[in-house]
Amino acid sequence: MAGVSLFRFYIPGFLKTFTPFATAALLIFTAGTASFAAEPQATPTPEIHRIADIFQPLSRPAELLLEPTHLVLLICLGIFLVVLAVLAYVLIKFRPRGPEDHLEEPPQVYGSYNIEMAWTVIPCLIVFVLVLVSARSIVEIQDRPMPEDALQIRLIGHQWWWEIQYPELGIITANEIHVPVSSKDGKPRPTHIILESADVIHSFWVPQLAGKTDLVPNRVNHTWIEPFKTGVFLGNCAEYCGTQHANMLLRVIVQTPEDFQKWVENQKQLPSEPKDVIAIQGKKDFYDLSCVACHKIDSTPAEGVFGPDLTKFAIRQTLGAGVAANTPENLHAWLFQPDSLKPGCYMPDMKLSPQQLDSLVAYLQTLK
Ligand code: HEC
Ligand SMILES: [Cu+2]
Repeated sequence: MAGVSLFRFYIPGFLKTFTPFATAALLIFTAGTASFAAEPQATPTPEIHRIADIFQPLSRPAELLLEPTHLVLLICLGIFLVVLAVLAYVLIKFRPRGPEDHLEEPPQVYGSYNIEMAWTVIPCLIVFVLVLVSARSIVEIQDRPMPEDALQIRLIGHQWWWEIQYPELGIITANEIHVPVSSKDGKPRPTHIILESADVIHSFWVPQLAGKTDLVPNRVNHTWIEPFKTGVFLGNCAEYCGTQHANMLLRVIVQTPEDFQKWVENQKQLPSEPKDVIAIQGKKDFYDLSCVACHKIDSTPAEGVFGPDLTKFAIRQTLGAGVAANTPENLHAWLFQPDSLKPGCYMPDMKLSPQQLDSLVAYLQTLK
């Protein structure tokens, strides 16, 4: 694609002046999507990259998108300024200068070959440039070969939470993706993400890691991430998918390879048996009430797949796909009335008694 590389060189010159405007505009724009309902306290975590900012990419596919984004914004800014300038010129030059101006009919002009050519040819050229530049980025991202040993994740969208499977590791979890950090000069550690949906169209978007990719029913989509920094990256569903779409939040927890390995080892172990009386009662309640119909806990009769896998629930930072921090109080509120935290969600109000609530909260907290 020789034509495209032509446009590489003239981007950086403008960037310095333009980035602050664009960042400001985008901060306002993304403020809503980046705000999470609550701070996690359950597990101490490294830095949370709080602002989901596409102008500060921290992973390769997101980085590859930055340059065309700047180019598009720059061209739009240019068009905006030209239109504004012409408008201002006309408004001032032809402003009414007295009452007699209203009586006189201005000269009537029928067509102009030059002007019509200009407004046809110039936009065509602009579109042509943008097509080439976007095509290059799309090819660069989509055709990037994944190394043999790349970590693989199957991400399945549900109304309104994320199912996360690590097929090669035999791990199933929800709403919080753990991946190892990659290094720019050392060994790259990309994560290949296979995207599917259990119901309607959702969209995977963690702005600092990668562009959006949809999760479409009966279709398998692919994307990848390769973060260069550890920490928690915030993302969300980016395709309207029903009432609780706005609370279908996602966290990508990027860890050092050692910490990631520790997490994997822990996920593979079964949760320890509850020891105190209330938690033991909670385990019993979990089976007696119909929680088992919708939730899975490894090596127990709980085999439900309609809701999130709870095998290692207590390790998660948030509950209800990021709607609240995973604290005993919030868990209590969630079990008492899921609707109070996430109106319209598909976890039913089980009409639990205060004793059942206490015992279930105690039991669920042992799942780590
Ligand atoms: C009809 C199916 C269904 C039943 C029955 C059910 N749940 Fe759920 N549960 C769900 C769904 C669906 C979600 C995900 C809701 C969301 O985030 O939108 C969920 C979420 C949860 C979560 C939060 C998980 C997370 O990681 O965010 C917990 C904890 C939970 N349920 C516990 C229970 C307990 C305890 C019971 C029994 C008293 C129970 N559930 C009964 C469907 C069910
Ligand atoms: Cu969604």
